[in-house]
Amino acid sequence: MEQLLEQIRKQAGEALDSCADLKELDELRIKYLGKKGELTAILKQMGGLSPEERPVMGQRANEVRAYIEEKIKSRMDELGKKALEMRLAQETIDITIPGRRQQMGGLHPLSIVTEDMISIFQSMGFDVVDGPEIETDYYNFEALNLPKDHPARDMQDTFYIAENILLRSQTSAAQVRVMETRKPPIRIICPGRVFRSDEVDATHSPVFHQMEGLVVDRGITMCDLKGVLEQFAHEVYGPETQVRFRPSFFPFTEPSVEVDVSCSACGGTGCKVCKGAGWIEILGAGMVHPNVLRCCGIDPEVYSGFAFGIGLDRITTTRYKISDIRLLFENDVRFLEQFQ
Ligand code: 2NL
Repeated sequence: MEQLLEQIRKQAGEALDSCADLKELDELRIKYLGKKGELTAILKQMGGLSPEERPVMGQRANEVRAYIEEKIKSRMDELGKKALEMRLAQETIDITIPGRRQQMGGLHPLSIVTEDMISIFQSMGFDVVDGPEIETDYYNFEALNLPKDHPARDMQDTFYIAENILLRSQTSAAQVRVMETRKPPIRIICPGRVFRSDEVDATHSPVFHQMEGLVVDRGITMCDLKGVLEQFAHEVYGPETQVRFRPSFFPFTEPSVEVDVSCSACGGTGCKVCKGAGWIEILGAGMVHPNVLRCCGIDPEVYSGFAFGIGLDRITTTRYKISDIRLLFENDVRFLEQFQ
């Protein structure tokens, strides 16, 4: 038996020395130390030995077991280290390889213009407000001094969803809601999408963008309107730009004006951009009609205000010399890329 134990020790030692990986090592552990392993088989035969031999052989067998266990442990460390080294060698990163370029998105030209304008008005103390695109007849027309039979309220131009529900044709409705709920002083702008049943062409779209503004307080006059809109025009088109106010008409303002700036392409002498006029119209405005204030629960004897509406699509197409409004809505990446 002693010889047998010595043989197992020797064989196991050699096998462990030459084993190449952790899997093989585990197989050897089972082969020698496992429940059905060689050493276990010998220990089972201990019963057949004489009482004198038994403790001697038992001790011998334990020594062999300890030897094999120790050897497995040290081989495990070695092979583990080797495996790690191999993995590290394979996983090295070549830091000289150029990185992959990431496609960067950019803002839509309409968003650039809208954000610029928002920050101009914010610097003059205006708050930005928002409202629903689906509106009631009351907020879109009635409260703005456009009663049901008013000629400016052409059914054919407005998208009706139901009898009194429509897609807003101007962002005024959102401002009416603010007048109803907030006390003056009110100083707000409202940028957003608006809808009109227009035939599509280079200058018309059934969806377009508008920014309206509203100021209501004690003692607001036409001078405030002129000051704010002149300041706005100079910030957008440069301080040397001339601004002119022409009388006009809107049902919700009285008096009403339209505002032109001198053509930046020709400096006012007349060219293709301004169609020979030397002036370009940028917005409509006026003093809020007393009926509108009254409708919102604001006393027109105490308060007055001015309001304005700017078409954002046209400001965008003129600023970037975009020849067709449809380009703003098609989202062709080749077009959009040019504004990054
Ligand atoms: C234009 C003209 C305008 C307004 C919009 C307005 C809003 C309220 C009360 C009174 Cl809540 N008026 N908005 C006033 C004058 C003109 O827009 O040509 N827009 C593109």
